[in-house]
Amino acid sequence: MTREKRTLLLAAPRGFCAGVDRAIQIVEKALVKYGAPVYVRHEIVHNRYVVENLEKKGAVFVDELSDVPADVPVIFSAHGVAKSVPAEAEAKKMFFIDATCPLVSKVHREAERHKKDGQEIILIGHKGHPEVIGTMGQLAAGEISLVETVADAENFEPKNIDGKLAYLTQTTLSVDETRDIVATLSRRFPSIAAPKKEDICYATTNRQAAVKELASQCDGILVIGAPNSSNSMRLVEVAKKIGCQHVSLVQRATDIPWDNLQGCQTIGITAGASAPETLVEEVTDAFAKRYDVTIKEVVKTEEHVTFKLPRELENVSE
Ligand code: 2E4
Ligand code: SF4
Repeated sequence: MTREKRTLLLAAPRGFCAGVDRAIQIVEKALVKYGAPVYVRHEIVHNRYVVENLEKKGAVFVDELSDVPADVPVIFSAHGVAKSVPAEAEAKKMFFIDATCPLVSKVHREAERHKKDGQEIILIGHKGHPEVIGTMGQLAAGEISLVETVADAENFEPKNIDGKLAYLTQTTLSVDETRDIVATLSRRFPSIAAPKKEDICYATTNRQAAVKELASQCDGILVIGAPNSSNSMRLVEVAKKIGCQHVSLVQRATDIPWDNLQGCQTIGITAGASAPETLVEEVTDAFAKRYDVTIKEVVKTEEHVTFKLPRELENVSE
């Protein structure tokens, strides 16, 4: 029996970024150096498969420091934490390692610098996301105002009408939507200070550019990632905006919406920054079981970014 043909186009870059790779390595190496259990505050990255694999190796994921027993190491997730978190850990004499992505830490330092320079700060981001909680928590409550939409930017009222203003952003926002929000703020406050180098990180920018390139060539797009993963959800939105007919977020192959993809000959596949390549393979294997597949990679950019590990884990081999 001849099988129907399907073409799978894999976006490049896709999947793990340097910050995620570093954060997972921190947990793995901490398990080797200190032994299980190692506690992790919040999902180290927003991916169940990654979290469950680390749990099998002895990591324990908790929501708050108060859930961590005495005398075990605790790691802070890649998304960053408010200043109150390391402060609480120090007060309790806990041993902690910070797996915050260096590009999130950079935004934290910008917040402090603006405060020192007497600038009123706007953070463009999504309310309730751990990175936003962490960035806003670099300064005292009420110091940073959150702007989520163009409408928020239109309605924002500075506390001090003659004061200096600056904005920061979450690292995983939609490049296009953020441009519109920034344009609104700049129109209303022409002297607003922008980040020296944009806060939306290289990995977010590159994955959105790559999925745009795919979307114009595909009838359907699958984004591998979790619903609580900001950068993955932005990939879904970007693909939909380009006008791709069927765009779905799938956590694993079991989520593939076969019925919706029935009429799609060319299917694009990408993965959020927290989704491992194993899950991309799981998805392409599931297609290969049903169809006669041709797989091609569509390379938009190459990435060569790596981040150093914290000093205490540098020489630990897994
Ligand atoms: C830290 C910063 O922020 P998001 O929800 O996209 O996190 P996720 O864990 O999905 O991706 C890794 C990450 C971590 C991205 N930016
Ligand atoms: Fe860091 Fe960007 Fe990856 Fe987030 S998506 S962990 S900011 S490199």
